[in-house]
Amino acid sequence: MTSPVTTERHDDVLVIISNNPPVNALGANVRIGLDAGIREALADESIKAVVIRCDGRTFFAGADITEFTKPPVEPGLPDVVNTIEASTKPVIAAIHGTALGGGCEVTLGCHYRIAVPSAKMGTPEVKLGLLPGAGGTQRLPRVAGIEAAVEMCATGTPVGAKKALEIGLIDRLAGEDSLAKDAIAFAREMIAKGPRPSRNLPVKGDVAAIAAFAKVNARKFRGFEAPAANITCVEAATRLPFEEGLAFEREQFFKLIMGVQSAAQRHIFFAERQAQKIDGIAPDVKPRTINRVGVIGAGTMGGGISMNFLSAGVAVTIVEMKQDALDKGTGIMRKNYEASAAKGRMKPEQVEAAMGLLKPTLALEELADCDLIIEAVYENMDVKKEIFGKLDKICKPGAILASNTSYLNIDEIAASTSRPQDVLGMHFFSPANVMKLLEVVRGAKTAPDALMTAMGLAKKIGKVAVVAGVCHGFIGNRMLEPRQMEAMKLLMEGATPAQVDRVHVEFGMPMGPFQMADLAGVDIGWHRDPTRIENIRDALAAVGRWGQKTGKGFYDYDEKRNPTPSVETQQIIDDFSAKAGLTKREISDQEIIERTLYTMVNEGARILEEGMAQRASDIDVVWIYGYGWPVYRGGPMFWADTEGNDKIVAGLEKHGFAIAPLLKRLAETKGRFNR
Ligand code: 3H9
Repeated sequence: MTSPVTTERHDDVLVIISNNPPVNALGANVRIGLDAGIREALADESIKAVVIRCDGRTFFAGADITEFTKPPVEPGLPDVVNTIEASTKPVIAAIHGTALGGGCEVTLGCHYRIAVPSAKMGTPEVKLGLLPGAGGTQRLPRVAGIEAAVEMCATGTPVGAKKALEIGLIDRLAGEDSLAKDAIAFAREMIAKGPRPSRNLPVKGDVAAIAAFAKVNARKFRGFEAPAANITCVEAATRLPFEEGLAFEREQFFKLIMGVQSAAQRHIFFAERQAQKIDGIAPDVKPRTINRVGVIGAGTMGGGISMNFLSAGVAVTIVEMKQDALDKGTGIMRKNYEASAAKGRMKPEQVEAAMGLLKPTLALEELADCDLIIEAVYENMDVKKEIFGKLDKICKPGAILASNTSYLNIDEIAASTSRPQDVLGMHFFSPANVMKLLEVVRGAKTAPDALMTAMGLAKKIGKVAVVAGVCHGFIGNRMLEPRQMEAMKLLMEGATPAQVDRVHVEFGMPMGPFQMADLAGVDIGWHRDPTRIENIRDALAAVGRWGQKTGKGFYDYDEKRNPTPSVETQQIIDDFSAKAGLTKREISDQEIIERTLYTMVNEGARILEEGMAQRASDIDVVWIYGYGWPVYRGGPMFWADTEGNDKIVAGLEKHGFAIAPLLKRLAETKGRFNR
């Protein structure tokens, strides 16, 4: 097998070059090649310095994550980094693209670092439930200082080259297009200075920064194991001799890599990328060109959807029925952008550039030049059909007609046009300019290139898109339904809103079902007839308990929106319970899990079986990015696999639920949704 690593001699400098597409992951062959390259340099007396660089789009983006579940192959990355550091000839890392994880650790093994201005360096292992396991937690505090080290390791956020220069993580900036040449020149300069092993440097900075950082971020890290392990390792660097620190880091790394959380987070890393792949699309299918997007409806949803495109530099025509609604909608969009600018997330000129791409109008006919039109009006099939019928007459041939419906039948909507092949669903999640998830709904007649275009566009606007089939609520909302239903029944049987919510929050959700209802509005979907009271929600809505916006819902709220259990709500629940002839009983936390979360898995199994999701990992992606399912539990289907599907089935059967055949099969064969 040819090595992905080659060497090039430039008089007295040996350049070691890795070319391992797509991201130069440090797989076994690369590690063997790096090790051999250093040995070659040491064995040759005429070589005085070494440069390590990569071909292709990036410097090493880290260890090869696919190797983590395979038997180890020598030399391991920590050994390779040690070998580089031990070189008696100066070794220079020449960085472009992203030096991440093990890639960043390779640069720390090198004695000097030079990078192009666009390069980024980081230790994102924490996002995979890990820590830098090749000496990163011990070398970073010595090279870049404690403060930067703890921040980089525990958050995984990379730093740009300019910042890296400021904190001493790199020594010099190269020209954007002259890295190879500049690195060799830099290497020659460093010959006189000789090697500068990171392990010999004193740890820089104030140890107190570690505790301060941990305190400020405690909430953000709730439930996660890896951030604390990263923090502990950086702290160890401040008190242990280097070798002992390395041993401590190794021990912590192995603990994490054997754990469920890291397996879950690595699963999501690949799941997110897998979700972009569409089954049954021929390799020669090409996406359509999208220069202008039309959005119908300038309400919260339409405005949020439009902002995604404007921010990505795509022109948008937004249509409303009345001038005041149009002005209000576009005004809110501007205000949102200005708020981002005030927080330093955008420059004022970027606000103007985005708003400059927006064309507000009252005339549907103005959508004639749009390549994609997204309808975001309220959920009513007749209204949607009427709009799509009109679009069919107005829009140019080949334009994609999308609906942002959360529940309705895309095939029925498509049938109101003469071009069902151009119709699909693009279900954004609220707030649409913030939430990462997009369900792209594939109708029975949706053309492959239309689907591919929507998926590609999603990536362009920074969304994680998942293909869903046509069914009530698609993937996410369909699974939400049994959860919400059971949560309500649990109240009638004796649980309180606070108990159900606590169980969900302790599980790792950002909030429980009743906190969510209060935030979204208890009146959503209410028929607005105070005399018609069919369930607890109707009763709450009828007495003005609409949630946070009216200061009361399932909970009472103070002026700072702090919730407290409500006597009135409890009375309403008790009345309903009595009317239904139920005797209240003690409900265990485990029962809440079984009835609200196991039921979701059951529905997920049905969705898979019916082909409404392409794969189990797509369902996991939907729940992580659309509903805040804790990433360290890997999404509902991955979680079911780790719980054991036999346990899930037993839990469901206890409460008399019908079991989805796929779930039953997996339970019987000890199988998994995710392989
Ligand atoms: C580590 O380093 C541990 C060490 O500390 C300790 C060791 C002892 N391995 O994201 P993209 C694949 S842990 C294997 O679409 P982009 C990816 O799956 C690692 N494969 O590109 C995809 O495959 P496919 C720490 C990897 O341009 C393809 O490459 N490092 C790896 O949007 C393209 O990826 C990280 O966590 C990998 N390390 O973004 C960095 N990385 O085409 C992880 C990518 O089959 N990587 N692939 O779907 C990234 O963040 C992004 O890939 C990157 C490029 C920013 C580099």
